[in-house]
Amino acid sequence: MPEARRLFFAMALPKPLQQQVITWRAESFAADAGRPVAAANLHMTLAFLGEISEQKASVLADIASRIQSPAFSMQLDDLGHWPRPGVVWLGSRRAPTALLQLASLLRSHAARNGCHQSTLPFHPHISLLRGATQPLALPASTPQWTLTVADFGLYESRFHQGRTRYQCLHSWPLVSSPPSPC
Ligand code: 2AM
Repeated sequence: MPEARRLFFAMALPKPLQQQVITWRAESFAADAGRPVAAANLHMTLAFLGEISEQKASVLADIASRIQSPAFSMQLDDLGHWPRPGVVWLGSRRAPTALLQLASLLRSHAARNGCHQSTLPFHPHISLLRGATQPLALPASTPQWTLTVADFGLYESRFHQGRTRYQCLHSWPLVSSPPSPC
């Protein structure tokens, strides 16, 4: 039987932003606050699919390839700590409607194809630290980066030699708005 793979739909961070985030993170959190997520692994999950078969992955990739959803920008102006899963995250105080609609569409297709979806409300975030289960002081603010999102992808999570790596298997463009006539 072919192996199931652990897959999710997500948006990547551009490389320059990855570097800015890890530099700021190193300055802003104590070394023992948690395990820093590797720069190349910084991402925002849209829909988690779990361990799924090749066949199901191919059905979901085909659906994703037909999505016509607008590109968008968002302010990364929010920070939080979830002590139970031990995650410190970066997010947005006002998630754009285009992001929420894209995630909702992907999550409903995932659910219809048998991928269990969390009953917790979708809270878009970029995990910065893991294993952060102890109380910690969050910085008062973020550098207010703007994340411009022009595509999204299907990613595989692999755990190998003690490290998690995320690999983009396919990506699809979001639709850019036409230039304004005036
Ligand atoms: P996290 O960053 O909040 O841990 C790959 O594992 C991605 O899928 C991560 O972004 C992770 O979110 C998310 N993820 C992992 N397990 C999940 C689950 N059971 N439900 C929702 N998202 C999950």
